[in-house]
Amino acid sequence: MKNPFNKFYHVPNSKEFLDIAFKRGMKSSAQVSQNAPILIKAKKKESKRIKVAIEEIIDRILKVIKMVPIIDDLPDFYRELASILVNIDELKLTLGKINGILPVLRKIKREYIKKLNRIEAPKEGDQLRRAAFGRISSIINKQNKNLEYLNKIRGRLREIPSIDYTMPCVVVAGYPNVGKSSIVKNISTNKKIEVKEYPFTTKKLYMGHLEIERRFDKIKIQCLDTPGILDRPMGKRNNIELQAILALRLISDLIIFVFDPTISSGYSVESQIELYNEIRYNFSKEGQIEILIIFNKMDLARDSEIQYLREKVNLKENEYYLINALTGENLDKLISDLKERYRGNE
Ligand SMILES: Nc1nc2c(ncn2[C@@H]2O[C@H](COP(=O)(O)OP(=O)(O)OP(=O)(O)O)[C@@H](O)[C@H]2O)c(=O)[nH]1
Ligand SMILES: [Mg+2]
Repeated sequence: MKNPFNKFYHVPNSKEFLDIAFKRGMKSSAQVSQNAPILIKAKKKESKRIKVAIEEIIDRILKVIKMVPIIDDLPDFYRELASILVNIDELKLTLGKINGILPVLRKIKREYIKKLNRIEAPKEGDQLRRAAFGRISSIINKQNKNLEYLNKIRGRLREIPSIDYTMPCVVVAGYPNVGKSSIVKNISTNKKIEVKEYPFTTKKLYMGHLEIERRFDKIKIQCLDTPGILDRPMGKRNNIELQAILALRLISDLIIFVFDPTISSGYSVESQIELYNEIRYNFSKEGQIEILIIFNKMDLARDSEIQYLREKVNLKENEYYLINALTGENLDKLISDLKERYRGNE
């Protein structure tokens, strides 16, 4: 399913709203016969201007409201991720407030068209239209904060990756700075993934794809890069870590857990093992979801470090991949195992 927020386009601020609406209003021309008295012409002209301006604003506001999907109706993953990224109550409240000005605008339209019908001199028409535009401006300007808020959160929501629920999804997880992004970048088509020498480089979920050629078709395995997670109580985890937890909980078909056996990530092996155990107990769905284990940074790791980790996690020789994510050394084995796993019954 495509990210449900991908149609959440730019939200104009109050000035943009008003500029467009008033411009449209002023450009509109009422259908009046050339020979009609000036007073009638003025009435019709100004009524039309007000009508067009207000309807333009109402239309655009409705469009903004419709761009935002109904959060409660979304699949669990998108709904929960949205609620990590933004305050959903605030979002609903904001949409409600913006929606609330629609009846007010409709009332102004009726009110001023009625007043225009009763004018006795053409210049009163001009004054009434100015007064109506003034009221509209003050109503829309009061919404500027809300419009800007929508535009701000839109950026975060649009960055949610699209998940294809019909294709397998491999979630790559582990401590910060252990090389998760380097691995996903190396094995997938997503070359935009950022790799840096400091922890918490990855602050949100990034999807990469690994293409598998089968006899008659091609399939794409989804490979999700996640932010690093620290070994600490769930309640203490921040919104960056919680995105990784959410992916493990809701969309993983297979987990790749990445260890850094060296001290170069800045985190102890013991903490990494604690996290591994937590993930194993909580997210492997009683063994239904397998965990592949990677020992990364083989170029830096000493034999003693590798042996230590192996013993602590209780792994046999063929139960982990010892790789170098930067050069791709030994990654071909992981890739071919993944392909094997998903090639299935062709
Ligand atoms: N020497 C060596 N460095 C590596 C290897 N894999 C990753 N690195 C380095 O380790 C650092 C962290 O790599 P990332 O791929 O950003 O690690 P990450 O786990 O995604 O980190 P966060 O996004 O912060 O959680 C970078 O400086 C990488 O260049 C490796 O196999 N060998
Ligand atoms: Mg990363």
